[in-house]
Amino acid sequence: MNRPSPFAEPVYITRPALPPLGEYVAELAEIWRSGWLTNNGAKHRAFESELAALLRAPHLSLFNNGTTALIVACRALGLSGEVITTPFTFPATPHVLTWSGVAPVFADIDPETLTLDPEQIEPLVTPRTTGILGVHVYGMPCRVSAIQRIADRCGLRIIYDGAHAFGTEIDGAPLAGFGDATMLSFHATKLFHTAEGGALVVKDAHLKQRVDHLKNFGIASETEVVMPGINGKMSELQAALGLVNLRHLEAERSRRARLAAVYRERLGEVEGLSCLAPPANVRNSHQYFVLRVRRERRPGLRDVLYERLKSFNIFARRYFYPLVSDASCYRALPSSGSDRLPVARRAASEVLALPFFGELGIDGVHRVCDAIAYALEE
Ligand code: T4K
Repeated sequence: MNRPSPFAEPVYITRPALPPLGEYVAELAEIWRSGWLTNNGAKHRAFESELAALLRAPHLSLFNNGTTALIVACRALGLSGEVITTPFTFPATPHVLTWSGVAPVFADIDPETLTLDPEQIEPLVTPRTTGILGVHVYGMPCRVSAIQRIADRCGLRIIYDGAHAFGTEIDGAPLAGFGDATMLSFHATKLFHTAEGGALVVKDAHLKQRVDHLKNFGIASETEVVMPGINGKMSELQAALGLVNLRHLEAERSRRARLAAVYRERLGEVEGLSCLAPPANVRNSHQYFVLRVRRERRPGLRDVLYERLKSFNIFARRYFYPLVSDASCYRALPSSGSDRLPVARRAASEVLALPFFGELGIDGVHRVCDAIAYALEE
């Protein structure tokens, strides 16, 4: 085939979906008039209740980002000692444990879903274990029922990092309803965003009260500080962006669904490639479109492809390579040893997240696929 022409401008893995500026300006005008910029203002209250209704998560608290939400979850649930987690994730996941004075213990992942493998969890439980921190990676749900059974048997708490799982459902049930707490990230690179931001969904009103105290310095009233909290508050500017972006969410989700279908059609049948997708009973978050470049075709092919795509001005990402368990701050942990975590190591060497955002358009997807086809032929 002839060499496809490169994109004129760099194409990144994502480009934040932005609403018509006028809609946001109208929200800002109200904030300007009110003189209220943060600390549970009108936009915050409106956004929190709209989101809670949309996600069918009545006990939802907004945060300045997803990482703070996870740190507060660890504190609210009283995690200590050791927590079992996945190495196939963004560094924030084990970092929140470390910041909470809890030792991460890495368990291997399931070869299909790339989420924590329940079979690998129980052998790692010790008298010091207090919880499990699973990640619904790429919006692929963890095996929530199996993990719940282990937690019940061993008396552990469960936190889910749902940074990629906005609006994901299993058999019509909201994913954020499983476990003791679920974090959502509204970072600029997410399907739904507030530039920076996040939320924590918990089981009941009592726990939400605790979370709300913890994210606001532990302040219960003008004269009462009831616990040592931190500052995890979302501002009015972020909440207003969230309110506007909610109006455009379904349109972006549909655009991404169409792009995913084209990617699958073009790449799904290519020898040695597979496209990751959640099972049929799961509502796809359409956060990422991830290709798996199988080692059987040729070891190291994923990295060759990743580099070659750059010559077409395409900047794919190897989420999540290298494994965070191999980072200098974690590699000495017994659970990180080079003879451990074989499934995660393999996945980390095979995954490639492709450009995936509505504005890319179907033509853009075809051009990315042409570049992939050309690079593989080379
Ligand atoms: N848990 C998991 C599993 C996560 O994936 C994350 C975050 C967290 C926890 C923590 O949640 P937060 O505290 O962030 O709410 C990005 C994001 O910064 C990070 O939020 C996200 N995961 C992670 C998977 O991706 P980087 O270091 O890859 O970002 P960066 O700056 O390289 O951006 C990626 C591409 O996006 C760029 O090449 C261009 C494009 N981009 C980026 C930004 C920021 C834009 O077009 N516009 C932008 O404003 O981490």
